[in-house]
Amino acid sequence: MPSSTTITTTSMVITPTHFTKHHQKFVAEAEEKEEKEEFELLSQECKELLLSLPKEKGWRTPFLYQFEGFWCQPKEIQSIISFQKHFKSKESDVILATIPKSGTTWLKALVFAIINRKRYSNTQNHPLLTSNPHDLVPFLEYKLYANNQVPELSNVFPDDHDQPRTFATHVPYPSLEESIKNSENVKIVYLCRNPFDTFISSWHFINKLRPESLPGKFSLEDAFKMYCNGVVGLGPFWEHMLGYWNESLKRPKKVLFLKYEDMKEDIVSNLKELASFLGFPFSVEEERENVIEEIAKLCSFEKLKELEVNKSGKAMTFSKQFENKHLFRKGIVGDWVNYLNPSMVNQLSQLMEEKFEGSGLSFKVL
Ligand code: PAP
Repeated sequence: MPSSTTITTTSMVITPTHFTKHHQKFVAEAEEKEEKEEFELLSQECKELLLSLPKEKGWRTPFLYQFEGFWCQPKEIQSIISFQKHFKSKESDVILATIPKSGTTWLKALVFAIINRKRYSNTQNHPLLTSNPHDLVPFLEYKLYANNQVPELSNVFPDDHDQPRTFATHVPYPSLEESIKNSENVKIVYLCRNPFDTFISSWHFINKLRPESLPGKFSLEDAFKMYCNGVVGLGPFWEHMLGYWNESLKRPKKVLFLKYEDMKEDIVSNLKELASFLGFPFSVEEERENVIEEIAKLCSFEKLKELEVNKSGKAMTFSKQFENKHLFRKGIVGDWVNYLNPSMVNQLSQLMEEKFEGSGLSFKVL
């Protein structure tokens, strides 16, 4: 609104200052109401903990809280605590880790297809054709340990004697449950995506999911500032990435670090590496029969996006319904060029240079 604009109503004249104050009050009240509703669902232990944590304005919840060094939604903190307390790994477990919007859905589909390829060699009735990848590889914090529940894992994985249990998580490396980190055999696959695209993907996603009770579209500029300050779900993004990156350098047999852009460029080599790492290498015969290419095709963005389950299906995250179609937007490298101005590009490039300096971690961004 131009600064000279005034709005006249029958009872009073509203100046821009009035408007801003009214708007701020409205926003504050809406946020407070939303936060209260969030709080009511939490355990007493978690409520008390939250009171002691630093908090910042959130993306899809009124606030994010800094828990063990990372910015989390209140419900995430509750489930991370439950996961840390109750989960015990088995030596054959596989954990798929990502920061949100890095290609989690894709990684889940690929790993499920690799591990189960003997069982579902007939692509006509493959579970990926009728189930969203998130229903085949459950999240530890959004599904299994969500809402303060402790799952009976033998019911979730009835075939775990001859199949690895495969879990997914956005939890940063230091906050993983101890037996996962301590075991030499539990395998972790981390999929990383360049921060430019991860940011744009997150911003789109949040604007689709932001509750209507939180007023206003979440502007690109506000989101960008928060992202660069590290205040984004499970961020700072550089800490999340470096946690897994450094561990993959120290223990390459335990942590495989993949990049979204490399997979887009050469899916076959990446699938070979992934399958060998998981202990399910492709045989020469399978390679000859194009099994790798078939898996790549089945899990491709183009294929998954057009499936009915991913167009109109719904899933539950915590206790809210979620439309699968929001997981499939463009699925390309470099879409950020359509959104970020030169000054933003400079700022994020410099931040990445500073944070990743000396680590050996770098990104292709186009
Ligand atoms: P999550 O962390 O909430 O589970 P995640 O799957 O990591 O989401 O991220 C979604 C992104 O992966 C979307 O990127 P975009 O916004 O830039 O388009 C989505 O399009 C992309 N994506 C989903 N499935 C695939 C796939 N099979 N291949 C490549 N990219 C994919």
